[in-house]
Amino acid sequence: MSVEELNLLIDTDCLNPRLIALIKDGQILKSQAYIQNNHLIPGAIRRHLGEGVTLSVRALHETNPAIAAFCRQLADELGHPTQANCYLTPSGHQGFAHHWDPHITVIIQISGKKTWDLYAPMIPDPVYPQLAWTTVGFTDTQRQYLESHDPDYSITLLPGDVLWIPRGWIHNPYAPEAGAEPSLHLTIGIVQRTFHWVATRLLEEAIHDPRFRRALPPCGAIPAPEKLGETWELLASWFGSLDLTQAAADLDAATDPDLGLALPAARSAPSGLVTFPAATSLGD
Ligand SMILES: O=C(O)CCC(=O)C(=O)O
Repeated sequence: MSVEELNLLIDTDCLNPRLIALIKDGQILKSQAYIQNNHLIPGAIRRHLGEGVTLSVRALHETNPAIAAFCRQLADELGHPTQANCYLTPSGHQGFAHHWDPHITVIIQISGKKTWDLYAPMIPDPVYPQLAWTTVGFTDTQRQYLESHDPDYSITLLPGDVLWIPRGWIHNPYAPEAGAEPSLHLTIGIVQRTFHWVATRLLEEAIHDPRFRRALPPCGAIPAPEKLGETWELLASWFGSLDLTQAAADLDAATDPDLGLALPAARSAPSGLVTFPAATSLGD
């Protein structure tokens, strides 16, 4: 993906409108600003870029053959699903402001410059359900902290530079130097599965056991402490009776959070966090 390639797609209105986002100063533009009747409004993206808006092109691991091959190879080597987006930001402007991602991001600067102010995580190792910033943003206290503290790191990337941002690190990226060439970078997302992911999926299966569907006594929304103890005993008994080999195979075949991601090829021999300990019994 080069600036020339992207410029051609922009100027011929050949970008898929469902796979782009336009962002300025931390706000995502409403799609009506560039889509009409499900089609791009001719010339709209170029006009918005002229006003300092950042263009993000999503899911390049599904639409760009070279990036798709790269993401698949990376997924195979790391054992984690991957995805790719790119961001074109006019110089002197900013797309997304402070935020964090619930996956590792690897930033590859293609052209121009981008400065990344980085802050240590407020939630260590966050997972997808905690991605509250997209809906409610940071709390006032968190925002005040970010606005009144220097970043832990401030790094300016030049073409060819690569920055690895661990899951949860807060980043505030901007293209410095008004008047210079626009910044283009590729972001590879590396989606790690977690013990929470395994636990959540296992517990979803408990719905098939009628014991979990019994009603609690009508004594208020919060079960009495002894009911929590009973829940714990039920969980332990249910875990103990699970066919762990089958559960591991089902987990390995689970696709829901991976939809649209480049998956590691060796799904039948998962590595790292994906592995479920088939030989371990969790209860008698
Ligand atoms: O440059 C931007 O506007 C946002 C980039 C970003 O957050 C990312 O690449 O993960």
